[in-house]
Amino acid sequence: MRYSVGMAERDDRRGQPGEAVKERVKPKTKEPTLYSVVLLNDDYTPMAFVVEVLESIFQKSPAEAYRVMMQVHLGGRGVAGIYPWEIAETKVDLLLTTARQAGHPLQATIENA
Ligand code: TYC
Repeated sequence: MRYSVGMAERDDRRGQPGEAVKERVKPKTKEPTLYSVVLLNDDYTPMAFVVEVLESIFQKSPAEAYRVMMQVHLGGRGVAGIYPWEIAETKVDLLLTTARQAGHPLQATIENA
């Protein structure tokens, strides 16, 4: 008597004698190096503009944007966000372009996180 069988009989290519089994030693993906986008204080950029860009470019909540802005205002610098290099660079480009278009001297740097 022969019973019908599924995939196992038709497609069992595993475990043939002499077949090498490659085990992954290292994980295939690695975490990207992260960088901080740091906002710098100045005497001219309006507080409301800094809060706006923290919300629109760095996805901060209104409360968090206000907190970071005040940290920069009082302490001279503050972290707007932490990203892989290309994202940090793109956000700084957009930040500086937006600030210059609005006539503000706002500055930012990228540092190792
Ligand atoms: N110091 C500015 C003012 O008094 C406000 C300000 C905050 C400017 C943060 C830049 O990154 C900055 N209007």
